[in-house]
Amino acid sequence: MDKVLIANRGEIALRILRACKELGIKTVAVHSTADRNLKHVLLADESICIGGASATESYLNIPRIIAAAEVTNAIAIHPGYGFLAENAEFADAVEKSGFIFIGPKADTINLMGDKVSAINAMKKAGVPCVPGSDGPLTADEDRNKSIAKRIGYPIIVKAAGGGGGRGMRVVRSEAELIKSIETTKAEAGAAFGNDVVYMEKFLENPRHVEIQVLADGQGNAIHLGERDCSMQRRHQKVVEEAPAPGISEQMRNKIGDRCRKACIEIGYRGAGTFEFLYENGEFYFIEMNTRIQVEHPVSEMITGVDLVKEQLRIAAGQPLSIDQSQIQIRGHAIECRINAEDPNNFIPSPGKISMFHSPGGLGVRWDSHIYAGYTVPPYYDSMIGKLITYGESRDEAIARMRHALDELVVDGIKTNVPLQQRIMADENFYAGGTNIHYLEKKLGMS
Ligand code: MV4
Repeated sequence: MDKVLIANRGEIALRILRACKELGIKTVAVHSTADRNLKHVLLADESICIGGASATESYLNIPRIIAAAEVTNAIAIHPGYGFLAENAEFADAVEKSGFIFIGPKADTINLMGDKVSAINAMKKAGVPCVPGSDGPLTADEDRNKSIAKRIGYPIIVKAAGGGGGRGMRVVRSEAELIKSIETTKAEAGAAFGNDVVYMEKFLENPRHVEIQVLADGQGNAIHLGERDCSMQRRHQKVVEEAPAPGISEQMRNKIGDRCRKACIEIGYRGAGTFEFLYENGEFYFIEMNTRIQVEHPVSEMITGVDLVKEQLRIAAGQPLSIDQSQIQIRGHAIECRINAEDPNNFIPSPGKISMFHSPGGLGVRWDSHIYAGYTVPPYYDSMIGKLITYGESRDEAIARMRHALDELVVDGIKTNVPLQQRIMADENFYAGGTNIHYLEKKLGMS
């Protein structure tokens, strides 16, 4: 695989470029008219402008991206995260045009994109799921009432085409059930063009714990332990860490092995994440992500595995370079997402960075494309970097994060660094194991 086209922007495009350089792979950067000065564009072997500033015209423009791969003779396309990363039509178009899609097969993306089929596949493969309707709800009101009664209130109605927090409704009593199903169904049809809905037991105070996997599509799969991503606001993760506080090695190996085996059973290929809700010592599968995730560095830090390099090797048809017995979890890693936003009201704060100093030192990693003089455009996600610290212990990782946040200087725009400093000083975060509602409660939102 001698040339890879990077179909993304920002820090993940730079992360992919770095992995390609290490493997001696040539790189093609594609960018919008607003992104000519992105760091990875300046460092890539070749670059092509594929369209206007809005994502629809550029990073979501399938024909333009494929045309760019054609004119540059790229072999493979890395989609990163967001944009087209979990778009089965894109994966299909890439392969039908004769390129390698760095990710799973389009059929796998479709399987996981439909939450009902994803849950069915996982249940069959022995992955523990939330007690639920085991399939779509029908128009039979008595049937729906009896399913809810069996599960026990509160229940949650979710759209099969949803995910990531879109298209769901909590129902606390039978009196609201029928109307809630109807409303969720109508909203789902309008939002996703798919009005299939299903039902699950609603877990009141879970943590969000996810398992990272790698599979080669040749019968080999490994897990790289878990990440705790419970510190979130409006379904946007703010802090992630690995391992998850309070998860024993025995629990990790048990759930990790289920995920590993499920990958083999469904013929999974590439990097993937099994999302679980974790409550009262039990894991409940909710969704699978078929992409490299923003928070992948914390898993890299505690395992020493370069996940993006593994993605590239797998796409080149090589079997996994490591087996499960070679994976050792060591130490602790924390990631703080750094966003160009007002730390008090979360309003995006694009603009020119007048001064920049990156933090450093042992156990400090700064994954970011920004530099002094760079202008953060207003058209895309406001994340401008990820600060990751590693320590032999969680305490050491937190101490390093506190000092690294103090060292980081991004002037000219507002950032959420003050919010991250508050979180790193929070006694409940320090104790570990806060649930998915903690940050919004701390911020006085609910
Ligand atoms: C749930 C749940 C409680 N019980 N499912 C939200 C995002 C989507 N991935 C699934 N989500 C949830 N599903 C059951 N059965 C609570 C949430 C949820 C949530 C999950 C993970 C991270 C943050 C969250 C914030 C609010 C609700």
